[in-house]
Amino acid sequence: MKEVRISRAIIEEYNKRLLDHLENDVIIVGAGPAGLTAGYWLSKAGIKTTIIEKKLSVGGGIWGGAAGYNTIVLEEKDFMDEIGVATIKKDNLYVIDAIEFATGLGFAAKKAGVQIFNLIEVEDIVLKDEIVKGVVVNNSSISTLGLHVDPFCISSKCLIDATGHPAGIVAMLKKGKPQAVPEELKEYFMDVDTAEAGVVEKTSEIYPGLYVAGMAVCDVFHLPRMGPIFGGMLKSGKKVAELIKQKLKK
Ligand code: 48H
Repeated sequence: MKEVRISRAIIEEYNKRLLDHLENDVIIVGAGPAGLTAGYWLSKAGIKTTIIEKKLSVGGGIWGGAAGYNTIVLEEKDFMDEIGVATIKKDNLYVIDAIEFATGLGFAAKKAGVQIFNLIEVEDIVLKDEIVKGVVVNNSSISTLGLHVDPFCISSKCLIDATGHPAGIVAMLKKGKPQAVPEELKEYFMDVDTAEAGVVEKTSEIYPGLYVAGMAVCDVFHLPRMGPIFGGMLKSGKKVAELIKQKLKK
């Protein structure tokens, strides 16, 4: 029956991808601008990378632009040129259609080789010998409904918290190990000038095996927020990819 052949094709292919990605070099939690950019550069370097996204769509906070005006601003356009997303120059800034940005970045990351699993929520981390070694995941609808259903696990050599505000994966570590992240996870007031540079500077491995990128960095290091300018997110994603490339080389 054709109906069953269609179902079999989907189930077999999905299971194959899932089994192929139970063990990873890198897991990125969150398919926002930082996570997708990190996934793009890591995959381009041939590093086996999986992104876990709890929502249906990738793009995180890109889609709505500023207050629903679906337009994003950057100060540099080199990465947009790299992935083929159009920019308009305005007042020394580059303006980008949020829909083209979200879909273009998602497509570029996918084409670079990253595996993305949407509708899966990370609910905990795997910690062994004081090193973060993977994530505990569940189907998002199970998590949302709060059903009593056990999760499964996916392993990583490096895990990136790219969950945006309020740094969901770091919060999981902090719950069991309050001394690992002694301060409250909280971003600071808006200040574009310091925020964009700060988020890139502080993108780092904050615990063995666990990196922070994107807006999550602001929560961990109390950095100011920057509103709908996304250069810091893209540079943070690229920086975390560079740090991990160096670490995996060793
Ligand atoms: C699976 C999860 C989980 C989980 C969350 O919010 P994002 O777009 O994050 P960034 O850091 O790439 O970009 C931040 C940017 O969008 C932004 O908000 C800016 C620049 N704000 C400035 C300001 O001043 O406000 O994406 C995070 C993604 C989302 O898609 C979530 O659904 C996903 O992570 N996510 N996925 N398991 N536990 N938690």
